[in-house]
Amino acid sequence: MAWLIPHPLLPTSLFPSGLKARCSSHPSFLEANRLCKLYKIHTPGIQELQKLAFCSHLKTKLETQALSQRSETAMAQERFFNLFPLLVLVLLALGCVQTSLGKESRVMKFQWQHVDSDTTTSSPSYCNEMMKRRDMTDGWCKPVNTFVHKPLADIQAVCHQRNVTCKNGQPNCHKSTSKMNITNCHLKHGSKYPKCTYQTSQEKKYIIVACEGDPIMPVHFDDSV
Ligand code: C2P
Repeated sequence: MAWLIPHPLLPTSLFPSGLKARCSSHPSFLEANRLCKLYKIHTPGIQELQKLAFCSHLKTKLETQALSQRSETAMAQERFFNLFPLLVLVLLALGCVQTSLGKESRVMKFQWQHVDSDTTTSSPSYCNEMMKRRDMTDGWCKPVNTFVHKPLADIQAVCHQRNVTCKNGQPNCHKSTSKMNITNCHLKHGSKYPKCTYQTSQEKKYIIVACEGDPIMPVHFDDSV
């Protein structure tokens, strides 16, 4: 608060006529006005000139503060606009990474849930074991799931075979040109989570899968016919 004390040798140029009126009425000097009043109360004997000098001093201080605040805002705005294109690029890159990770995880999920190349003949307990082992009984019992007993490359090749419409109307399904060894797992009637029990049925059928991406890969098992 040291700067609030008026200097007795302040130059007279700081006391233009009408300053007193401006000091008490101009909205930007409300704070100065308040301090002027305070000052008058606490120093009743002070000369009128010194009071005016005090107002002038405050005016200069407030103007300097306002100017420096304005320039700080302008600098912040400038910094923001300089960084804006970089920010947009980073967001776009993140979007691309997320999309490609999303596609990759759908491909992995398909392989995890539908490909079992090692099995040729499935036992009656196959679905109970496999549905649990492949995490389809975590938090709920997946109602239907098909396992395909073929090498992964043969299942991926279906994406280049006959294009058909998926059950949900999407145009990206493909039907295998040959029948494949599959096991259908159906949740038994009345079976409730967490005790998921399945009916195992081994079949030889055409498979229909939905495919996506570049290179194109299966992401969803649509049907077997
Ligand atoms: N499903 C399946 N085999 C079928 C029919 C459906 O595996 N013959 C799976 C599909 O799972 C389908 C889900 O059951 O979306 C519900 O019908 P996903 O999409 O995970 O391949």
